[in-house]
Amino acid sequence: MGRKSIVMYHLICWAILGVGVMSTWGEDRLINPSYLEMFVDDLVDMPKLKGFDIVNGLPVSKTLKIGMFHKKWKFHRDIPSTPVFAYGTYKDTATVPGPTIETRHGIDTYVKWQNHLPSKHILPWDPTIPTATPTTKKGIPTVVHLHGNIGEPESDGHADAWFTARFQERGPTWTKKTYHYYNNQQPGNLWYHDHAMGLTRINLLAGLIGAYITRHPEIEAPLELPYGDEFDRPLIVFDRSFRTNGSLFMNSTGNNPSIHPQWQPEYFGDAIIVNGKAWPRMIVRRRKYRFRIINASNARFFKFFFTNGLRFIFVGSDSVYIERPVMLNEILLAPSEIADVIVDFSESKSNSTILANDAPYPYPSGDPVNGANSKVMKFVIKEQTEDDKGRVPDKLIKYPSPDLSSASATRYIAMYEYTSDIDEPTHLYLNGKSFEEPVTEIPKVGTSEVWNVINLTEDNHPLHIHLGLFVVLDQTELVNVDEFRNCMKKINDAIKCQISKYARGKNMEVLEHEKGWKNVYKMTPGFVTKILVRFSYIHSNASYVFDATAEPGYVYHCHILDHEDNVMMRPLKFIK
Ligand SMILES: *[C@@H]1O[C@H](CO)[C@@H](O)[C@H](O)[C@H]1NC(C)=O
Ligand SMILES: *[C@@H]1O[C@H](CO)[C@@H](O)[C@H](O)[C@H]1NC(C)=O
Ligand SMILES: *[C@@H]1O[C@H](CO)[C@@H](O)[C@H](O)[C@H]1NC(C)=O
Ligand SMILES: *[C@@H]1O[C@H](CO)[C@@H](O)[C@H](O)[C@H]1NC(C)=O
Ligand SMILES: *[C@@H]1O[C@H](CO)[C@@H](O)[C@H](O)[C@H]1NC(C)=O
Ligand SMILES: CC(=O)N[C@H]1CO[C@H](CO)[C@@H](O)[C@@H]1O
Ligand SMILES: [Cu+2]
Repeated sequence: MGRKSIVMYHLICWAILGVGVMSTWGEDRLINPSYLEMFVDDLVDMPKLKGFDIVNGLPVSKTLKIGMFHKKWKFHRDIPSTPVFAYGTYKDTATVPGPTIETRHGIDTYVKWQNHLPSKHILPWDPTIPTATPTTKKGIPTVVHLHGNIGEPESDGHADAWFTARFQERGPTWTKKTYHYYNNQQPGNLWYHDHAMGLTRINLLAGLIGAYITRHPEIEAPLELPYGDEFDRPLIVFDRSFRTNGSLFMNSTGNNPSIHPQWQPEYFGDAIIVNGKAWPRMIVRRRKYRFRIINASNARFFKFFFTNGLRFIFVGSDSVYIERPVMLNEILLAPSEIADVIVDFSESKSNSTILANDAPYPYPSGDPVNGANSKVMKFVIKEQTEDDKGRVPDKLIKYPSPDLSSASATRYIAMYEYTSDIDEPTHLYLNGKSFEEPVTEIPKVGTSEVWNVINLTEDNHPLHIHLGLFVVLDQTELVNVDEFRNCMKKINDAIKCQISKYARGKNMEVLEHEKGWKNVYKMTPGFVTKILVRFSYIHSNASYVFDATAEPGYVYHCHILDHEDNVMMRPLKFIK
């Protein structure tokens, strides 16, 4: 029997005999997603946690306690419950993704992140890549990063600031138990997720992710965008594969097993999960909705579109509003990029539509999508048109444009991939350096810098810089790439290798909706992407309200988690 027919046979047995029998002899079989019925589970709204209290009508700061728990989660009507790691206030209420944290601009939120995880991980990991490893006691290292946050280093979730259950063991840069989030940046969308050294890909895969929204009512209310729990919703999208017993499947054999027994360069799952359900459905009213779509995949890019031609009105990217709404037929989202969009279902000519995906994987040169991973979720649209108070203004929020003349430094960041004798990737580095090598990026707080990111690999790598926000200025193709790459491989110095002689190929335009401030951007293979990074607020000229020069500093990295873990990540520190 081929794999397909075995799975089919198992699914039939499963239906007849129940799951108990399945798990005794089907454990290493994967669920073939094409046998799962789509759109049978309703879209879930994750629980909301307010990061502020209201006292005498005014918001005041608040401390939240959020744990990480080992529990079971139901991803689909016909997938047995899946062991996961979930964030939540209590084990019973913990969810995958975790609760959505709602905060107010200017009101501090404190979070006591608590690790209640068991001693053994539910997914395979690889001790041969630099990995947080408890020495004395058992336990799973975790540390929470709030992606898009402009905040202090002590609360940034530095990869070596990990801790195990009950803080029994702490990583070398661990500093405090309760994280402080200032929330005094521009309003927008953030997300929190694990960031432990060498374990990020599996800790996220296990479920440690959640949305975080910072609202600024005085600035946002006049925009009159759809609002309220019903019409303004985060959609956290990721891909996962399952065994027939319901457990998450991640290959435990690496692509170069003699070098790295488990590590693989990219994780792709067969089932597309939105807010913790595989291909959910949502009944919507014939009116406008706001969706904050977060791509929380390890490595999958999504190119979203609606099968009935409905369009997206793009209003924000990552953690920042754009200046004017942009109408789009499709959106390409890299891992960890966020698309904040309005969808007007009153424009629909049909009663339902499917949010679909047609990005090849790996992006852009990999396999085309198939039946299962080409669909994301279904919207069933009610017939009656409604009086819709939400509108989309012509202008959203304007932040200062990047001022090139203000740049105080220029850096070259080269992305390298290394391969084994069998031509399989073994690891990836930024600037040819491991994470442990001394810090080389030490900007001055309050300045802006030009970073030229040179992609010398075959993949598109979403670059994410902690603390800073950046604008993409220019994307220029390299000519005579092989000559330039050979030089770089020898001396690893973009200036000595005369980058200006090679960076003069075709220019790729930055898309209208990606021209604003961002915290992740897709670095096209074979191109030099020039960005202006700002290490200060964008909504005001005030200095940071915290000391960005404190230890342990920050990091910048590729947001394909499998790359970040091995080790496309470098330290980032600041001086006054
Ligand atoms: C499912 O099968 C895997 C692989 O055999 C096994 O490690 C795991 O414990 C099983 N999980 C459950 C929930 O039965
Ligand atoms: C796991 O990875 C190994 C090595 O790349 C590969 O040979 C094998 O087919 C993979 N297994 C599955 C189930 O994908
Ligand atoms: C989601 O993010 C992952 C990793 O950051 C990326 O590889 C993937 O392409 C993204 N997918 C979408 C749909 O944006
Ligand atoms: C929508 O559904 C209703 C009843 O379910 C049906 O009468 C109508 O023709 C449908 N409209 C379209 C455009 O499919
Ligand atoms: C910040 O300073 C610049 C230059 O002095 C000025 O043009 C800009 O308006 C200021 N921005 C804000 C938000 O005050
Ligand atoms: C400079 C460089 O090495 N660019 C490579 C980037 O990736 C593409 C493949 O997508 C290669 O063709 C380029 O050589
Ligand atoms: Cu990468």
